[in-house]
Amino acid sequence: MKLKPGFETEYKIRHDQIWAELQILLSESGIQDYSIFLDEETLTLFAIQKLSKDFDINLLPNHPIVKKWWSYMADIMETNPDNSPVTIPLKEVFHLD
Ligand code: RM4
Repeated sequence: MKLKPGFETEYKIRHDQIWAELQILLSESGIQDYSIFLDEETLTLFAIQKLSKDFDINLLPNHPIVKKWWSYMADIMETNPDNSPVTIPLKEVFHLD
């Protein structure tokens, strides 16, 4: 994902204050471990998630709480016309269990 310039602090503040309803939804949807890292040079955001076996990738993007969150975040992130964050799937090139 990509942050707009000048919003690094705001991004962190908003996530420190993540809505309880979103937090519950994410964990109940099967996201077991979720971190987001910022490359401060390029303003690229790297999200890493551990997902349960039955995680349904199509569920969250259509959920009203996620849509509300995405529109809340749209002023400080690069987004698609539907306010979803622009994302680029990354290729795993190394993993150690
Ligand atoms: C990110 C982005 C993701 C959301 C997390 C909580 O900025 O909006 O879609 O899952 O926040």
